[in-house]
Amino acid sequence: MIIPHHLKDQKVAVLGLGRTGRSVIQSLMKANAHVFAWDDQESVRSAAREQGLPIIDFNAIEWKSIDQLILSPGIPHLYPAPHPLVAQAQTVGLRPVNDLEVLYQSQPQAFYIGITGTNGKSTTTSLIGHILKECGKLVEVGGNLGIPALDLNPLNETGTYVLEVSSYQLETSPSLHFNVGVLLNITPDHLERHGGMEGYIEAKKLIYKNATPKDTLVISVDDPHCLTIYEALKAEGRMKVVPISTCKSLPEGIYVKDGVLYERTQPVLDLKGFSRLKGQHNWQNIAAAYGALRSMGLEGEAIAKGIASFPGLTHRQQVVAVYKNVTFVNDSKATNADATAKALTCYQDSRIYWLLGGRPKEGGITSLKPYFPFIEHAFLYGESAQSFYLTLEGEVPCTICQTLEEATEKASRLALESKKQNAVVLLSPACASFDQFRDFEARGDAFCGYVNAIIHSEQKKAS
Ligand code: UMA
Repeated sequence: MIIPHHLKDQKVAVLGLGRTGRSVIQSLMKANAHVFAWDDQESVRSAAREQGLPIIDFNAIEWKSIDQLILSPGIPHLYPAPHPLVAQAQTVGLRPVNDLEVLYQSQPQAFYIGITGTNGKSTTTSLIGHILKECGKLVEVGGNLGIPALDLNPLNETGTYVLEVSSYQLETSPSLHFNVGVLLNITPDHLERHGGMEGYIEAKKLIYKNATPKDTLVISVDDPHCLTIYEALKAEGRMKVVPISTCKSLPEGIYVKDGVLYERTQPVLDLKGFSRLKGQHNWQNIAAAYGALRSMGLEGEAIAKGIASFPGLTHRQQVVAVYKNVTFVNDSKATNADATAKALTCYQDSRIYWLLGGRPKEGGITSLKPYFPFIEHAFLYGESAQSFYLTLEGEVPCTICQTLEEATEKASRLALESKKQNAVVLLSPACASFDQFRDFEARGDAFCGYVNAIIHSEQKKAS
């Protein structure tokens, strides 16, 4: 845990008591700061009160007496409108900051790598962290991927923080300085929180807000927004900029062509064998990690070894088990059709027994029609079952199930009994989980449990 001693005796207001807020409060209490906590949800407040957290009604707080306001990333401070309490605090000149800012102020001696982008952040962050650890470096990995910044351990000047940073977090961490920044891609997301696309792009650009000529930005040049940023930075010459691409050859920087990674036009690594990082989107993540680590002086060979031993992320195309002719894949993180498209692309040479459903997103799964020919059988469950059935009807054999458990059971039996090679039972729901599960993690964990139970019972039958 980070103990922010610089906040000792300061009056600190913490707004939002989710993962971030709770972690911040623990750290602040250890630092002997005066903590005032609030959450808009009464149920959250009463649970916090029971746990002894210092809940104070922020509607009656004297903002002038507060030294710092620490804001959870999910709470707006600008768009669509500032949270009313944040607006009040801002009238007395309090500028909300987040836990990454507190981490940086507390541990400025360490080296910082920050990874942002619309997609691929968590994989790239974990991959960079994994490779550095494999190379024997002192590393702490966290941020938006689910480990709040102040839950990490303190590091000395030889240590590195590898942080996944969301657009929300970039906006409220004014002094955070990344020695190496990574900008993976920009496509529309969270627009309501940034006042539109321009605002979202501006937020992403904050990844290099404090960069100096010694620092490096690794940036994709494959989407028009990132390309514009790259060209402007290149002309400006304010830091080192390493372009990456998975669709075109680059005279400098790093690119992937036919599954081979090139560094300054030299082929250095065949990516096709990395089964836990399949698909073009993962090649972008690898190229970004490679660029970031090369900029720190790591050898290509050491990076390649680290990529080979990367275990992958849970709930993201995670291979749960291989039994007889069937591979079981947990892609519960795929909460929309775009994310599911990536999994279906990766397995299009297999026979896919597809488990999908939950609370549907706008547009449903119509954008996935080009993948329907690759589906052996679809198993539908959850709130979306009927509407998805109508989209798939006539093109893909479908079974409607009541629960994910029933869907897993039926898909597994069919795949195993078919004895067809390359069968994949793929949970890639293209939906939010909230109709049947607490979150996508609970859904993925449940799936893994069902798969293990099925395999166990098959093994028992066979013995
Ligand atoms: N709350 C209020 N008032 C509001 C809004 C929220 O009081 O107007 C309270 C809620 O009642 C709740 C708390 O704030 O108790 C939740 O705060 P939060 O939404 O910031 O969530 P945390 O649990 O603190 O999780 C945050 C990130 N969440 C968001 O950015 C929405 C997590 O990223 C992150 O893992 C975690 O901090 C640790 O750093 C999640 C996410 O969805 C995975 N991120 C977005 C994304 O990846 O697209 C940006």
